[in-house]
Amino acid sequence: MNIAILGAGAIGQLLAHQLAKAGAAPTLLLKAGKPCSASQSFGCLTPEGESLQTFSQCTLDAPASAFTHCRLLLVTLKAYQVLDALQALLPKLPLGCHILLLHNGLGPHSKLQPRLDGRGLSLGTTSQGALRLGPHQIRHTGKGLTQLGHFAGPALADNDKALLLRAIPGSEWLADILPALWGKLAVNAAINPLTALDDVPNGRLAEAAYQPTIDAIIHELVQVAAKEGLQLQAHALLKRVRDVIELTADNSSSMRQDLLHGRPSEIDAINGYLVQLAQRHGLELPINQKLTRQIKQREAAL
Ligand code: KPL
Repeated sequence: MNIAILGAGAIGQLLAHQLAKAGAAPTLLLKAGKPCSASQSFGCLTPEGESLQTFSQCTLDAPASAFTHCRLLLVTLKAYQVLDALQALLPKLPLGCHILLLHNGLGPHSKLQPRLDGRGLSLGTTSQGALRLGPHQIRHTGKGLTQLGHFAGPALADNDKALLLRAIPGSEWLADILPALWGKLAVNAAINPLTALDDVPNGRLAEAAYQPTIDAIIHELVQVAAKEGLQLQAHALLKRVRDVIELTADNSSSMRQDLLHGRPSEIDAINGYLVQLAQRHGLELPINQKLTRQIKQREAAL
């Protein structure tokens, strides 16, 4: 195992297919105790047809010896699963293993940083679309930008950086990843809770009635970002939110889907993350607080 992917959902499988096409042999890491064969065929449907790849599989409770050669770990879990899963895995990962987190929202990165023991940490965000059709089959539903960048500890080795950029179409490596992650956070903070609470597709947020709330979400985000030392422009973020609403008009946001399927949402890493940061700075974010509370009420009622 040289490259492992923790989180075999739609995006994890998509990245596995893309890495395999670029010549790598990623291993999929599954939940502890999950029965799995050592290798498994996975399908990826695209408009051009289905491509089949065989990936090695292994569970999180495999002995440390299984991870001896792991030099890159891509984490494609939901934000709220990241810390628990890595807590179990970190003691088994070589100190030279670089970790790349790819999830909606922010927050796990700063809690993970003090536990890295000198390992490198990169962060990323992807707008590629993928849908899980079954345990071993996905549909690649949309092309999109993938932004990656260094966050802490030793830098990712040049050959692995080059591999990721070659493997993932539309990917770029940024010298400063945090502004890009805040840009995506703005999109998720505006679109996800509103579509989940009103049970509407993303496109409905183009209606005039939603604009004051979207405006307020983004202005509050800009305020807290400034306290964190990031100067973001509200008008640019609002334009980006409007563009995503238009481009993904028929999509059902991930938070809407989470609630519809009775799963926990990523609210703590999105609007809840903003509220938590704001509290540290003595700021009030009334709209983000209200949305966080409402989504948590929905989750509790599931
Ligand atoms: O990332 C998304 C999500 O649903 O989590 C957006 C961009 C809002 C697309 O639906």
